[in-house]
Amino acid sequence: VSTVAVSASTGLCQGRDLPGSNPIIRDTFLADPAPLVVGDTLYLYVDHDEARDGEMFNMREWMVYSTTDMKTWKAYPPILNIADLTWAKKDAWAPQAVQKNGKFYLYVPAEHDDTHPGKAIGVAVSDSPTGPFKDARGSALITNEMTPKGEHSWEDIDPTVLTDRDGTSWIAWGNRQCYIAKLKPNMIELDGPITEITPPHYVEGPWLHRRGDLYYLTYASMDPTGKDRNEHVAYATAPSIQGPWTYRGKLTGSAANSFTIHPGIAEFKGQSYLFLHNASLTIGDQKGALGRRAITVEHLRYNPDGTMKPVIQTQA
Ligand code: FUB
Repeated sequence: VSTVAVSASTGLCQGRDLPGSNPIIRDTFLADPAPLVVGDTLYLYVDHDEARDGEMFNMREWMVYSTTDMKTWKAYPPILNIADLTWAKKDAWAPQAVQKNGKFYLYVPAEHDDTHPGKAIGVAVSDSPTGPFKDARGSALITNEMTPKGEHSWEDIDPTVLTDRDGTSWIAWGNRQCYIAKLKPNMIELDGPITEITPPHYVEGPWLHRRGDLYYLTYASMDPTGKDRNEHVAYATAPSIQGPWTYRGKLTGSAANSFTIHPGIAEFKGQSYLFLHNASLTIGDQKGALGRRAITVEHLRYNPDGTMKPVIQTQA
């Protein structure tokens, strides 16, 4: 029998009936979880945090883990490295993989070389969800000068891709601004203009999903008063992928000690899950930090009107 604890003071819903405990993978620092369900397996795409003391981030490769029971996680060799992208210099940041055309497409942000300074988003392809992935274009899909505002050099990060029921795939992304564009059926070119859909208090880490006829844009957000500098997760909903988006408020509390937080949502074997990261893991003498994060997972529950019940990120 599963039990759900609801805090009287916050009304937040705690996922204590989960089979495993957080963080879910304890031998490697990982961040920015992006789940993908294929048949009876959930694949979790992540980036690999390797920051040494004094470094903010040190991320060179993307990894995948899989589970069939949400308890045990299988590791694989790294699926893509910065060195595999001829146009990229560094910063293997938040990925997402999707399945289409009988293939798997991995969308990744990275620091572009000096021909297009700033962060950019590329796409790699594989016949298998566990890779290895190969750069699908030999060039970035989205570069800093393509986005309308281009206010800072790390604007073009955190890709999320949703294939709608009519088969059209959309990519959204961005830091401080959230952009969206249609993808061509080949999944490796944009199809039409880039438009801005930035919801209130948006910071980064968008995740697009659809449930019934409602579209969700879930993202890392920050307290507009500036009192809390840690990110939390908030979301907006819309009746169409093209909006209008309605802000629905906070989904989680603020990241305890990782400053960043990053949502990834999946429906798996009849349950909905919200993947996040925090800095609660210690490995040997390496304590969790902004650049040494760990993946957590909680149940995600919906109200009858489609809004999502607030979630507490549980520990251990
Ligand atoms: O992991 C590097 C960056 O930190 C990601 O791109 C953001 O979403 C934040 O998690």
